[in-house]
Amino acid sequence: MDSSFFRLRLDLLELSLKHQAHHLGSCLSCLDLLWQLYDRVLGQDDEFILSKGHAAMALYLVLAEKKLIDKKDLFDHFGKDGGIFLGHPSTRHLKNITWSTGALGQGLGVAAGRSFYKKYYRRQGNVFVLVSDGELNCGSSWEAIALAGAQKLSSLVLLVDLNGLQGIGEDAEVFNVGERILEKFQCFNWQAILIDGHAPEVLERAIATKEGDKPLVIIARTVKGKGLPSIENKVACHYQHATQPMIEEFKQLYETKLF
Ligand SMILES: Cc1ncc(C[n+]2csc(CCOP(=O)(O)OP(=O)(O)O)c2C)c(N)n1
Ligand SMILES: [Mg+2]
Repeated sequence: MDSSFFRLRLDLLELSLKHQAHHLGSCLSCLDLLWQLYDRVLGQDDEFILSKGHAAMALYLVLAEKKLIDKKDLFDHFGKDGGIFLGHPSTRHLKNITWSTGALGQGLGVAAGRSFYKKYYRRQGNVFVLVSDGELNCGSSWEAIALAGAQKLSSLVLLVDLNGLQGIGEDAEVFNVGERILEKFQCFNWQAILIDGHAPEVLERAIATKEGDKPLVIIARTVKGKGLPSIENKVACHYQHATQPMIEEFKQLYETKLF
C-alpha cells in the first residue's frame, strides 16, 4: 500500500473529528486522485479547480502534505468564521485556490473558459478540473462538455469522481451518468479513458495517453468512503463526520499493512 493512502486518510479522519466536519465519504472518494494530481501531475503552468467544493478538506490536506499550506494552521482553524480554511474552497482567502466552488455544476464551465483563454492567447499549461458524478446531473456541465469538444480545447483535462452515489441517493435513481459514459464523452469529441481512482500512479499514466486536439476526460471509478469499510458505498457517508471508533477501525485495518 502507498503510505500516502494511510497518512492522508488518518489526517482526514482526525481533522474531521476535531471540527465535526461533514462530507467524509466525499473526501475519501477523491483523496487519492487529488494526491496523485498534486504529487505527480500538476506543473508550474497548470491550473486546478476542485469543482466538488464540498471535498475541501481533502484538498487542504493534500496542499498541507505538499507544504503549500501550514498543517497546524489548518488543524487549528478549519471552518472557523473569519478564517482562511472555509468548508468550501475560496479564492479570497487562499492563493492556492484558482476558483471558489461549492455550488455544484460550475467548475467545469469555468475550466472550459480558462482553457479557451489559453488556446486563443497561446498560453502554456493544462487546466485540470475535478467534478463529482452528481455534478453531471447539471445541464451547465453538459454545455461546457459540448463547447470544449467543439472548440477542441485540448488543454482541458476533466477528472470525474464516479462513485455512483450522490447526497441522498444513487446516481442510477437520478441520472445514470455512469452508463456508457465513455461513449457520451466521445460523442462530444472528447478523448475518454477509464481508470481505478484509488490505484497508485494511474492518473499520471492516463494523462500520458493524451494526444491530438481533443479535451481529455478521465473517468475515475471510485468508492465513496474508501478506506473505511463501515461507511464505504453507503449514502449516509456523504453527510457523516469522523468518530473515534472510525479512527480505531482504520488504524486496525491498515497500520500493520503499511509496507
Ligand atoms: C448547486 C448545488 N446544489 C446542491 C448542493 C448541495 N450538495 C452538496 S454535495 C451534493 C451532492 C453530492 O453528490 P455528488 O455530487 O455525486 O458528490 P460526491 O458523491 O463526490 O460527494 C449536493 C446536492 C450544492 N452544493 N450545490
Ligand atoms: Mg458522487
